[in-house]
Amino acid sequence: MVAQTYPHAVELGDWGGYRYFVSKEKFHFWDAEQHLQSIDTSLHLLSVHSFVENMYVYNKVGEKLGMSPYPPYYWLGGHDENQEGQWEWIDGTPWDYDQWTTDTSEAQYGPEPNNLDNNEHYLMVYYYSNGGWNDATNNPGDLPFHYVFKAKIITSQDTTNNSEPKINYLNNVYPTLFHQSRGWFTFESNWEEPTKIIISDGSGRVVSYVEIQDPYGVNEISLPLLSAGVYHGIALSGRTKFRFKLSLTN
Ligand code: 2F8
Ligand code: CA
Repeated sequence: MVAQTYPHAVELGDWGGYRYFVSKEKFHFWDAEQHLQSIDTSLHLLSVHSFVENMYVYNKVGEKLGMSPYPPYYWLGGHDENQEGQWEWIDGTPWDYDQWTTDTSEAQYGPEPNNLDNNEHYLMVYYYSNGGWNDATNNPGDLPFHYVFKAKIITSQDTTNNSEPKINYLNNVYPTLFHQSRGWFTFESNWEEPTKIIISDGSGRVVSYVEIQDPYGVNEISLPLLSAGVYHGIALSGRTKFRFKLSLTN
């Protein structure tokens, strides 16, 4: 199991090879997408493609966030902003499933999507108590909502020592990165000074930062949930610098 999390979000659980999350904070629709993108550009507001997936998320959000003081209204990544009635997912997946609330006894102005005042272009859930969807407004004065997203579960992570072995050898420094899996890697050195470990993604953005007070011997370091790809790490211990590479696959 991946022992990883996004600190800004509450974990909902794993389904279909993905880990689902709901944001702790609330946002307007496009601010929600922007917020998520600022954390990880591979992530988008959730698209939903089946009844089972929709009800899984709906039930989990209710369970995790509760009903007080309001039901846990949340955005999915659907909108018909570009053309009225043409719903699309921000993540680019096909619009192959919907679960609009069509029960007119539930929806006073139903069935959904009703595009009230020609101003409802954004998909939200929990307006109805059956997991059914509602199109809502996204005006500046509206209440903000939580948002849901998913991240592919990483099932294997390989570490490769690819740098400066001679320098490390001459200095009698032996940082070794062992093979590790699922959010952890093991780091071994004979360094006695506090060590900083910095891991960056391909665009140079820092995705993990740890400070180890006693690096001598074996240290286990946890990683945040990362998308597949190659990451670059630097271990800094006093004046010693060691570079390494993490190659993560889904
Ligand atoms: O009765 C359904 C209707 O209820 C509200 O409007 C009165 C919702 N408005 C918002 O959530 C902003 C409508 O979207 C919903 O269709
Ligand atoms: Ca509506």
